[in-house]
Amino acid sequence: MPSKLAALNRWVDDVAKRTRPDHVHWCDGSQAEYDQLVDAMLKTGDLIELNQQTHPRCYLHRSDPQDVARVEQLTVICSKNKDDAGPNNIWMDPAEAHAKIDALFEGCMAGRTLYVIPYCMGPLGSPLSRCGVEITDSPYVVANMRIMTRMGTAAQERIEREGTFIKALHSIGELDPERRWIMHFPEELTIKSFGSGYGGNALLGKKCHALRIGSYQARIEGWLAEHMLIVGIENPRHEIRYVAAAFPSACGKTNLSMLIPPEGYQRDGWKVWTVGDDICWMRPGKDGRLYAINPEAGYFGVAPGTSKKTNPNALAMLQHDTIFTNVAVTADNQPWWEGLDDRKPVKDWQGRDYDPANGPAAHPNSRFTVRANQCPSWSPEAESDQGVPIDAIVFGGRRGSVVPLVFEARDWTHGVLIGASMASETTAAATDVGVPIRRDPMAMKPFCGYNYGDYFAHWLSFDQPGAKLPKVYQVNWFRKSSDGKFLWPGFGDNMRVLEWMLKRVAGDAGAIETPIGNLPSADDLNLDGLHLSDGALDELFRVDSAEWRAEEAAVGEYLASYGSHIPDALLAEHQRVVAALDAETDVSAMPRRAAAS
Ligand code: GTP
Ligand code: SPV
Ligand code: MN
Repeated sequence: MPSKLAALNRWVDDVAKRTRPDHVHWCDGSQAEYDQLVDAMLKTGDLIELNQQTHPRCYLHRSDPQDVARVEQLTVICSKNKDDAGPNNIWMDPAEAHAKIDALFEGCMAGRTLYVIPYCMGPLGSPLSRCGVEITDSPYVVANMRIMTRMGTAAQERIEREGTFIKALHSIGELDPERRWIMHFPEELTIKSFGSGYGGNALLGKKCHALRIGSYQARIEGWLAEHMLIVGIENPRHEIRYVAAAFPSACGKTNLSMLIPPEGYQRDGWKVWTVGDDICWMRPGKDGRLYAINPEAGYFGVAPGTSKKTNPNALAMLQHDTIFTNVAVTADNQPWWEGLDDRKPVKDWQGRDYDPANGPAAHPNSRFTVRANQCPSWSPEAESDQGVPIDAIVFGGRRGSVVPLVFEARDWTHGVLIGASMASETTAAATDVGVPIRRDPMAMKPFCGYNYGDYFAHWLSFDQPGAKLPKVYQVNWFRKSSDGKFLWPGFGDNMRVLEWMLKRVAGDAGAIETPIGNLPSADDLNLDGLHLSDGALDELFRVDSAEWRAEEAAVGEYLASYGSHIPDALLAEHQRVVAALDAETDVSAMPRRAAAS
């Protein structure tokens, strides 16, 4: 049903004129509409039915083998001035970009249906939420958007009330990697994506809107759009404190957001509440605290590694009403991936008979799409219009060496430096990144829609009189021993690290000051019931001054690459850390944590 908003109708008409679909369908977001789409996709083979006894209403989608992850080399920011996109982005002149991609859209929907998807990122009534309309020719995208966002009539009504929306145009085209672009026009609040049907390339409410365009809007409007999970930790006194954590893609956000605390914690009454697993929008409230919403309504999570042991909450939510993408299947047609259990798959992610010689059975970036409230730890606060107050912000990457399990920033400015200094090993979530490890400030390298230098300045600007800002931490679940094994068990045991942070917030725990930040002291981490290998604890907390001087030198070079956009306060903070490290003449003088007895 066309809209009451003339600007929306006009845009849909213009797109239809260019793309020439056989039909135009305005999505209402109903269950009946979803069911019809699923039926149609089962007929075309876009979806494959999984075992309906074990997994009711679960389906499998197999992507084109050349279309299985985000494509950062083809993702561009088209601001008027190149400098506004910054060296962190690939820039294209807006006029040139429009011309290039509009040529691809010409007639591309012939023989297809054009779907109009009005969507709202965030609770429908929240002042923090923002709306958009995605036009797509992919029913798979429509089905995923229905799970991932508040989509349909209610969102359209909000758009008609507000009169504005993000224009998000998508076509799968021919799924030809040579004819593929993911383009963002922040100043025009417009996204154009062609030639991919995959996740972050195609579900335009997610990374394209909620992060790239979102971060641009957030800077202008005084809030933050971040690649962060949001989790509530309830202590035995039933107080819930909320933590937001930024890890790069495939580095543990979904897992941390729904962790199950170790047994001892459960006995004592600790509980975990999942508000969000990937994206966080926050803004200062009247009381000076930062309030956060999860703009999404579902999880598009990494399948491999998800098991009863690592993430029982995820496994429970994936038993019904889930779309799986690029996983393998067992003989009785159940979804399967590496790390799930010891059953043997019979078909791999491409539908071939499983042969280990072809590599993993499930694609390393295979995913599930599921409604957020199917998670047993789902927090009703995810529907709260004002959001949840954040007490701690956590930055973390995959670092096999150098970075200790956890440390705390001295203050906000130091916290911003820690975020800006992040680096991480690259993962299967994006193709062709080309380096084994890269700088990934705030886990936003692929997602910040403007110049990182300006972005760091925006972060610093929250430190104002009256602000009650969260404490900031760095974590590293991925430090390895000399024989290449993870030193820390991770997953549920990460609760031990979160507890220390929240005790620090409450003023109940100690720490040792070092040049890089504050580390937990010997008695501050609860290690009850944990069995670490000999020397693991020492290694997990080892801060080697030579390694850290090299690290900070690399950070200095990186910051310098942003030239005059880098705020002086950040450079001064970096200088302070470098000087403190230089003053440590004796490596052995660096505080080290003694192994717990
Ligand atoms: P995106 O959805 O791409 O943004 O990823 P994410 O940050 O949500 O990562 P996710 O939680 O899906 O984890 C990615 C991979 O890391 C999975 O294979 C997990 O099993 C693994 N992982 C998550 N947490 C831990 C941890 O604490 N320790 C170890 N060793 N691996 C982990
Ligand atoms: C990520 O890559 O960070 C994801 C998956 O969360 S995608 O939707 O492809 O961005
Ligand atoms: Mn992500």
